[in-house]
Amino acid sequence: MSLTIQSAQSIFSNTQVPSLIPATIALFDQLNVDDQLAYLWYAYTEMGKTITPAAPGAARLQLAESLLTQIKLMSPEEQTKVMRDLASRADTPISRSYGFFSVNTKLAFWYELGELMKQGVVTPIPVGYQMSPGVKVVLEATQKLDQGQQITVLRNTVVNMGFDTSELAPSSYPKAGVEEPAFQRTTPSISSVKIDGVTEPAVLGYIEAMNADNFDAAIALFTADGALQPPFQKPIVGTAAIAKYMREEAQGLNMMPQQGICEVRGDGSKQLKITGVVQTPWFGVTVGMNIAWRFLINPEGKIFFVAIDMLASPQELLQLTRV
Ligand code: 45D
Repeated sequence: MSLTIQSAQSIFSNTQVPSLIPATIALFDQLNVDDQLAYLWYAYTEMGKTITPAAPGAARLQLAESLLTQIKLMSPEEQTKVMRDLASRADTPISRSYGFFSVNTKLAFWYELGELMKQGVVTPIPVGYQMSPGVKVVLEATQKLDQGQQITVLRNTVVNMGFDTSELAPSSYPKAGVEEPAFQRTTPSISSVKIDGVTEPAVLGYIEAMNADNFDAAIALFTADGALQPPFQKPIVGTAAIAKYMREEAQGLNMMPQQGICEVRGDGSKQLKITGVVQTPWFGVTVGMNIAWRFLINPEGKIFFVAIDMLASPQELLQLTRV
């Protein structure tokens, strides 16, 4: 019997608990554009009292520089219009360029705008803005999340901004084929991996390779038709697509799996669920995200499928009951 991605997606499905992250983003999506911008400003400055992202490196900022320079030279009204266009995904030249940015370049762009707002060079909130009650509702929902969930909400709202370029031919700006700049690791990568209850070589090898940003080694552990499903996303299928994704979005992560279970299936394949903590290079050791990996390993020991899920609460780190 051959494995299918659809059936792989449902392994350990009984341990899935609805996450507050999409619920919070759904509330955010209902706000009007000015309220969305105000929400992000308040949420980000409030969060900044306890955690702040690391400054993006010069190479990453350079990818966003042309847009940032244009915005700096604008009047406050024009700056507000650019931000409204981004938040409403309008089809404008700036919103299109932004739409072609990688996730980390989008974050770097907003990081720098945030700095410029603090310096008073860019206007944070539209002149004469009046907050609607909905903003308070979303801010209160955000306060109930843990820090890992809060930064995921911010990340996902930023990723969704800009004109949707997925149906367009690749842009010439930023230059096609430009390498994603590397994240500098501030702590030595974790090299020897031990997971309570798990000895599966493909899984241990995966974590070890990812912690060293050795994506070629990680990819070599997958079947050619294998898939990786990031949190709240559809599976990314095939080793070429997974490799591209990893180079863009999985750099500099610290993966600290803690415990797991492994079940052998009738056809000799294995399903594993592992829980643990992941740190993003944006926040380093200050924010831990509680996550689960659900692996389906084929009878030859290759990864056919891995899903990464954000856990709803730390209690779920211990929810490893058998199906
Ligand atoms: O609009 O095994 C202002 C995979 C004002 C790979 C602002 C993974 C207005 C495989 C405040 C300026 C990657 C899937 C905006 C594992 C305004 C694998 C700015 C998982 C927008 C484990 C806002 C990895 C700003 C995970 C600057 C789970 C916001 C990684 C900045 C998760 C927000 C990483 C930042 C996360 C958020 C990173 C920097 C959640 C970063 C979040």
